[in-house]
Amino acid sequence: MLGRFSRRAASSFTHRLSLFNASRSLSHSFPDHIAVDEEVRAAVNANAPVVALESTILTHGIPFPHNLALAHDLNKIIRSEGAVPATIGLIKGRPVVGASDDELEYLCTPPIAGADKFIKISRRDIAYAVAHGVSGGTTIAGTMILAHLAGIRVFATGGLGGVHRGAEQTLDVSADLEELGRTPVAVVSAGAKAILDLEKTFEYLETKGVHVSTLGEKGVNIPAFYSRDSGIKSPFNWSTPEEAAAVIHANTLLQLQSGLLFCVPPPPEYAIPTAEIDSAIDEAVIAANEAQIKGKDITPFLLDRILQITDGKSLTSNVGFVKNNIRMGAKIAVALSKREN
Ligand code: PSU
Ligand code: MN
Repeated sequence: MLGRFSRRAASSFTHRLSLFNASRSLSHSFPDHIAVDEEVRAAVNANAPVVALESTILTHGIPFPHNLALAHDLNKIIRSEGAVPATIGLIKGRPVVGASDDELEYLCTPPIAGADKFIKISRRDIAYAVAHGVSGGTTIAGTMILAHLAGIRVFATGGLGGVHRGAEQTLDVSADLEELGRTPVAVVSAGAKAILDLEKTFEYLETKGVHVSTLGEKGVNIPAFYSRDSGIKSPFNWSTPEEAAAVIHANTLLQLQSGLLFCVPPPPEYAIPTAEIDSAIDEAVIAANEAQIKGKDITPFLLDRILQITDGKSLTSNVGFVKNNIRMGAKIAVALSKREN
C-alpha cells in the first residue's frame, strides 16, 4: 500500500515537473515599463543562469570609487561562473534590470553638489520614483520585486536589513523582511549584521515563512555579516549549490510565493572577530541615537560610522565577502538552471 502510494506520489511529481518545465520554456512576460537588458531577457527565457544584484550597496553602502570597482568585479565573477549578471536600480524613473557599464557608472558616481541625491528604493518608494523620474539604488526589498517581475530567481548581495535594536519602541523593521515573506526570490547573503537585533530578525523571518539556511555542516550557526557566527542556530544548512538549487526548485514547483535566504559565512580571511566588530557597532549605534538618525537613514549612517571607527577595515571585509557571496549565488543559479533544463 505504502509502495503504491509512493509510486503514485512520485509519478504525479514527475508529471508536475514536466508541466513546470513546459511552462518555463514559454517566454516570460516582461512588464513593458521595466527596461530589461537583452542578454538578461534571453537568459531568462532560456532558463539559463542569471544573478540579480542590488544597487543600494552602490549608492548608499560602499563609497566611491570602491563601489564602481566592486560593481565591475561582481559582473566578472558572475560571468566567470557561467551566469549572466543583472544589476537592478532606477535611472531617472526607469526601473533597469541589467545595468550597462554607463548605467553602473551613473549609479556609482556621487551626485554633484546641488543635484538631487539618489534615493534608497524599497517597495514603498518604487511608484514614486517612477512617477517623478527619480534615480536611486534598490534595496534588497526593491531588488527582489524587480528581479521577480523580470523572471530572475537568484539574487546575491552583502547583508540583509532586519529588525533594528530598540524596535519595540520604534517599530523599525526593514522592508527586506516583509519582501522575503511575499516574493519568491532566493537571496544569497552573509546574513544580517549585528547593527540589528538579530534574534528578533530571525524570529520575524520565521513568522513570515522564509526559508533560512546557512552554508556549512548541520549545526552551523547563522553568520552576522562581518563575523562568522551570530550565535543563532540556523534552521537549516546547505553544503553544495545543488542542495540550495533543489530547495529553490521545490519552492517554485509548489508556488509558495515566499522568498528564501541562503546565508554564506564570510571566509575567515575577510571576517572580523566578533568582539572587535561589536565594539565598533555599539559605538556607531550610540552615535546614531545621539544624532537622532531615523528611518531609512539609519543603515547608511551606521555603515559609514563603522567604516570610520574600524579605519576602513570594515570596507575591506565587506568587499571581500560580498564577492564570495556573489560567487556562491552564481554557482546556485548555474545549479538551478542545470537541474531544470
Ligand atoms: N546592510 C549592509 N549593507 C547595505 C544594506 C544593508 O550591510 O548596503 C542595504 C541593503 O540594500 C538593504 C538595506 O536592503 O540597506 C536595508 O535598509 P533598511 O534597514 O533601511 O531597510
Ligand atoms: Mn528601517
